[in-house]
Amino acid sequence: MKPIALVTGASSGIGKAIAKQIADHYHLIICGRRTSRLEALSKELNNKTQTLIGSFDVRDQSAVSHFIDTLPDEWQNISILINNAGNAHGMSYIHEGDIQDWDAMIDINVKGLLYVSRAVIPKMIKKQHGHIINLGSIAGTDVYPRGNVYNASKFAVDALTKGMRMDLNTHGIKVSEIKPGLVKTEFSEVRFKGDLEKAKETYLGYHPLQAQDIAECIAFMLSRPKHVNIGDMIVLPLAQASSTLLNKQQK
Ligand code: 8X3
Repeated sequence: MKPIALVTGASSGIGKAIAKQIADHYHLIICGRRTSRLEALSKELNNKTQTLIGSFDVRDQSAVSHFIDTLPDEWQNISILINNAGNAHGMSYIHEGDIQDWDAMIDINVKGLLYVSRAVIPKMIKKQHGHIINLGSIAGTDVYPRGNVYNASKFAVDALTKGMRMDLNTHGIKVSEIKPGLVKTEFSEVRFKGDLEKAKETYLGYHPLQAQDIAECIAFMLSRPKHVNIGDMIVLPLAQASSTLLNKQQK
């Protein structure tokens, strides 16, 4: 029997790439809001592994806890939690920020991560075994202009990762964080609210990371021997030196 991994935000982008990357080694609980996309992914993985679809919004605490508390017996034993769900909404100066965007980023990136973790971690404690990987960002170590609330949400992920590692230290549970830089996914379409030109511009003039690049790093984290915990990993495209320094004339 393969161990069970739960991936949030699995319907697209990095989450979907993670599910595909680790499917040979884990049974997968793939979670997200867009059920039809999760169904398509489940079909795609059909010949590799068993999947269970978790159709909920991480912002909805009662939906999160209901889904995890009522998992079928054979899916209860979660070994791996990949807290991937998260997004940027808008990119405005602090005095012009949209309150709904702020709420969305804090509710999904911070509170959603907490809700899922709160429901899953007791199962790991029971077994004294598990591995949690939180998706942070370079935006969680380096603030940039008009990043404000998104930056704050990813700084929070960084703090929560460190806090989790301390609180779970005596329970045999690994806690890791990966901090990607610019990855070409639907991230910018969401950030710029469907403005495809702006989204496209974000990734022009250099070779951005692909979701697969991050998925491969996560697979590496997961495949280390029992005594090795990769606490933190910053992964940038070659053209990006920091949150604020990007070579858009990359040869
Ligand atoms: C995404 C990376 O640099 O767009 O978290 O904030 S960045």
